[in-house]
Amino acid sequence: MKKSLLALAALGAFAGAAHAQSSVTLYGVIDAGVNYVSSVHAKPKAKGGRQFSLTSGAMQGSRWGVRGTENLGGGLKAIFTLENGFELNNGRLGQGGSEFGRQAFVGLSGDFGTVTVGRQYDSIADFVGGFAAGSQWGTYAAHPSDLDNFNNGARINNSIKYTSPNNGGFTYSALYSLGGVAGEFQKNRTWSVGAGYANGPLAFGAAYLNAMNPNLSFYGNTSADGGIAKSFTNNSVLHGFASASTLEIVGVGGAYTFGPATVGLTYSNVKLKDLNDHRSDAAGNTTFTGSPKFNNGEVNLSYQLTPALKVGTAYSYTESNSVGYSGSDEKTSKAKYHQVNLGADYSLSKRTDVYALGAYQKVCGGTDLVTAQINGLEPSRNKRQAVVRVGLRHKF
Ligand SMILES: *[C@@H]1O[C@H](CO)[C@@H](O)[C@H](O)[C@H]1NC(C)=O
Ligand SMILES: *[C@@H]1O[C@H](CO)[C@@H](O)[C@H](O)[C@H]1NC(C)=O
Ligand SMILES: *[C@@H]1O[C@H](CO)[C@@H](O)[C@H](O)[C@H]1NC(C)=O
Ligand SMILES: *[C@@H]1O[C@H](CO)[C@@H](O)[C@H](O)[C@H]1NC(C)=O
Ligand SMILES: *[C@@H]1O[C@H](CO)[C@@H](O)[C@H](O)[C@H]1NC(C)=O
Ligand SMILES: *[C@@H]1O[C@H](CO)[C@@H](O)[C@H](O)[C@H]1NC(C)=O
Ligand SMILES: CC(=O)N[C@H]1CO[C@H](CO)[C@@H](O)[C@@H]1O
Repeated sequence: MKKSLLALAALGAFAGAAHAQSSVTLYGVIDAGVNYVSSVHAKPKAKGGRQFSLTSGAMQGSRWGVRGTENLGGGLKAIFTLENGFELNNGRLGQGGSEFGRQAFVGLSGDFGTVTVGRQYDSIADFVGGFAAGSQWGTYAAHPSDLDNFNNGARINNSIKYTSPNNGGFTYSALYSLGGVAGEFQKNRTWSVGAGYANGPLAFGAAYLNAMNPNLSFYGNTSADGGIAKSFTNNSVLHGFASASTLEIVGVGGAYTFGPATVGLTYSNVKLKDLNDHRSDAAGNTTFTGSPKFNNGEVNLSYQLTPALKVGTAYSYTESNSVGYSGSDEKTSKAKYHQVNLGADYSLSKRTDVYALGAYQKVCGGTDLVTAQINGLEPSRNKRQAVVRVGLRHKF
């Protein structure tokens, strides 16, 4: 009796001490570099459409954030993350101007797993995106227009997420977004589920996402996010698909590490269902109907040459089915995208590195309006586009 009372007292004292254990961490990434792009639509034809520019955040989006935990005792913790995205060159907010546009969530974590609420990444980003070249080499290595969200381009507002504990390398999670419209439960609703396994040299994952009214719920109503709504010269890949009633993404991926080399493989299938967009303008009548689908496959290889130098390459292939597009030049817009990425990353210290990136994309098929467009860049004048970038990244 005395013993257990003592034990209880000790436990109480421990719990009290644990209560005090809380931490808040400030962190961030600053990424700046110089780009050469072979062809962009907006540039004069006379100069071949070439562009030199200074841009922020290609390898990793520039950001700062605070992350905290508070030990509540009994294995229970309160956690939060607030993460801001910004453009280094002009100080502007990223993600369409939201203060914490990258991530903002609070939750509880314990033996049962983790439950968080806020603006968060979906299951595709959590379980599959990490196997694609974009996770290592950034936005230009992502699939065309990041259509499968492997590069985390879209975040989910108003979402509740459950993530299971890690059980022998296996984890799963589910996310549900309420859409944020009172009394309109279905509109803007987004949900996703995913699972993954990582143990030793082998890792793999699979996930599914379903978003209603994706133009608003997934791509967002901002000039930066709403690009799919505008024109072929804003988004050559997804233009015309804003009227889709539902977006569905299936993604699977895996990686295997042997010695200094890692090989990754990913596959995605993206469907934008039931387009219903009829326009009439000076150029004539244009109609987008049907349910466009995209299949994408990627293989990537990275190699740690020396402790400070990592190099990598990746190839991705994307194929769209024939989209019910009819306009002044009536053709189907069935297109195939081939893309090759190269990267080299040299660490000057644990926190600072210099890097070089290259990407080349070629589009076969599609109407004349469907031009090449490496993710994160403006569309090309034609069916080819190349980018070369040299950059500096600092993490804190
Ligand atoms: C959907 O989301 C957008 C952007 O977040 C919002 O403006 C809109 O009111 C929401 N509701 C509906 C019904 O579209
Ligand atoms: C999320 O909410 C922000 C702030 O209201 C809004 O600008 C953005 O468009 C929303 N994003 C999506 C995908 O709904
Ligand atoms: C989208 O944004 C525009 C301009 O900011 C605004 O006029 C419009 O009402 C918004 N639409 C929705 C559905 O939120
Ligand atoms: C979209 O394209 C139009 C020209 O078609 C251009 O004026 C505008 O700046 C572009 N917007 C963005 C966000 O790129
Ligand atoms: C998609 O969203 C954009 C930006 O809010 C809006 O201008 C456009 O009308 C929407 N398109 C459709 C087809 O809903
Ligand atoms: C567009 O369609 C309308 C009927 O829907 C028709 O009256 C008009 O002539 C068409 N315009 C062109 C340029 O084809
Ligand atoms: C070259 C390249 O991007 N390699 C990536 C392939 O995928 C793995 C993850 O599975 C990354 O770690 C590599 O960087």
